[in-house]
Amino acid sequence: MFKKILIANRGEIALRIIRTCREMGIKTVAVYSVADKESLHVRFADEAVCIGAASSADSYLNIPRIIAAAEITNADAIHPGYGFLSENAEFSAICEEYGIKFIGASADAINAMGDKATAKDYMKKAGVPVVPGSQGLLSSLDEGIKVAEEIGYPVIIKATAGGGGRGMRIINNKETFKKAWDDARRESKAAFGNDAMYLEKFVVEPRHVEIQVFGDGKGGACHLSERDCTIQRRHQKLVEETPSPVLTTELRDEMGQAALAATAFINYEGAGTIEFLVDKFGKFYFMEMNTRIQVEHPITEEVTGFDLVKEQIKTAAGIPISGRNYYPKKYAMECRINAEDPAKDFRPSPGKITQLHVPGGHGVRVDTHVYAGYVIPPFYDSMIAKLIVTGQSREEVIVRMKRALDEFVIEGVKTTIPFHRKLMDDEQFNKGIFTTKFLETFDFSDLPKSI
Ligand code: MV4
Repeated sequence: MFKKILIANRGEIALRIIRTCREMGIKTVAVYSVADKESLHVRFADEAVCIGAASSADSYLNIPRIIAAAEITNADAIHPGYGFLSENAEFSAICEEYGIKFIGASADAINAMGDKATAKDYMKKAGVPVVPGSQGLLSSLDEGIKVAEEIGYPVIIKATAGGGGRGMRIINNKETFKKAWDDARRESKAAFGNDAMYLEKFVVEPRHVEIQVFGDGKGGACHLSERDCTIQRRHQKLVEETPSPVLTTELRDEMGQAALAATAFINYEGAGTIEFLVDKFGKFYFMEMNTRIQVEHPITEEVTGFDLVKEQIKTAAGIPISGRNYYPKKYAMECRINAEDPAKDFRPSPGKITQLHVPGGHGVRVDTHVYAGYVIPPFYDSMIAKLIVTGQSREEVIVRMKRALDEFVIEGVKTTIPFHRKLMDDEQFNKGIFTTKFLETFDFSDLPKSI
């Protein structure tokens, strides 16, 4: 087992990883930017190294400095968390070169899944259902129009270098094809330095359901069932739950088997997530694979009993999770608490937390790095806490979530708490019937005042 792990991240996920390391008897090294000097991950780690200025590029994305920090502290592994360098193939490869175990995917897996057309091609070969569309990349505008005529509008064009909603355009007819094509390519070129596109039939009003997988790197894999992440705004997830209100036992098994085939086919090692679109007929299609631990992993932990970070570390050390699959016996839901003003288009609201009361009690877990007096820096993402609630039924979880949200006091900055409180009272949400378009028609203007 590793003796010392460097955590190349910040915020709640850095703390989350430190906690598991503590329980496993593994020493930890925090790295931090100048802006994070007063952060809890710095205080809770056994050692801490300042790696640069506030901007991510100078600190949490600075590969040479992170490797240097690992070398001087003699860390034998690096956990990248999510975001930052977690899906950076070059970083994974450099860790390998320096004899530091990267607790994440191999450079090959990151490259294969990071190029979305390549990922789709692998999935097709693995027998995983994919959305009908172009065979690989489109070579020209004319080919795009031709494929669209064949499969029928609406279609969606996607940047192969994109993902998470970036570099995509929905096209409803031939007349608007050229403009969408030009816009999407220009946008992708600017964002990724790559404007290669592929095309798919547009699946109307789907749900986003993802399967948690673990691979042993030798073709062995197991899954830990699904998370439903349909409640999103501009591709930012706000609420996740498991089990999904729309999966039957049969569909869960089918999607689980597809996810396993995907994981095994690429000899994937470690924790991964296979994202699917589920349409209103209960048909599912591969969307993307995430080669990292995800923000929403705690809901899977709560319903399966696994510590997923512990399983990641064990897998990286050559002790893979047992071969069987796990099905939820309970219900869990996560609300992302962001320092953003939901009444003002979710505008970031950094600053000092003047008062803080964190909810607790039966079935309530809060993963956070904030404390009263903490100053949220403006340089990083605005998620400041994850409120995770567990119960015996979806109804019980929603009641408990409302109770926990009512208890939560964060003063000094605006947060997404009022939005979550309104959502928990929404009729459609309570019925479990909604699609990825749900928040497009949600009224964010009259949010409940805290009690
Ligand atoms: C789609 C789609 C409909 N049809 N692909 C959004 C993020 C990226 N992973 C792919 N996305 C989508 N791909 C086809 N063929 C709809 C979306 C989509 C979406 C997916 C999941 C959650 C929210 C979404 C919001 C808008 C569009």
